[in-house]
Amino acid sequence: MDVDDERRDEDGRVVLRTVGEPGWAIRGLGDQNGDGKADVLWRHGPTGMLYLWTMNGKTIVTETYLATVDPTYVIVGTGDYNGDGRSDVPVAAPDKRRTLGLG
Ligand SMILES: [Ca+2]
Ligand SMILES: [Ca+2]
Repeated sequence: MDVDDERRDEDGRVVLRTVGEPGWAIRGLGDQNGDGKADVLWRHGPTGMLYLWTMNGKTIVTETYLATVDPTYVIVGTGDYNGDGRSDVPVAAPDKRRTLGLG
């Protein structure tokens, strides 16, 4: 991820980072690592790459590449579907007949 450090925008809102490359979008804010704190799941639309920022409040603790999923697949929602305390990332094929689970 090509990012630049920032602190606040022109309206005074906290800016964690500015992502310099187009195509990245936030696709989930669940607790991916089970520490009880919300994390930021990013997806790069053109490539399908998934990237995770684990967070401690407003601080980015780690930045990790997770996987690359066919960009035609859609993230259908995040949540802890298997009860292990970590948010899951189900993705569905365009025809909705197949779903992959990324834990
Ligand atoms: Ca977390
Ligand atoms: Ca889970």
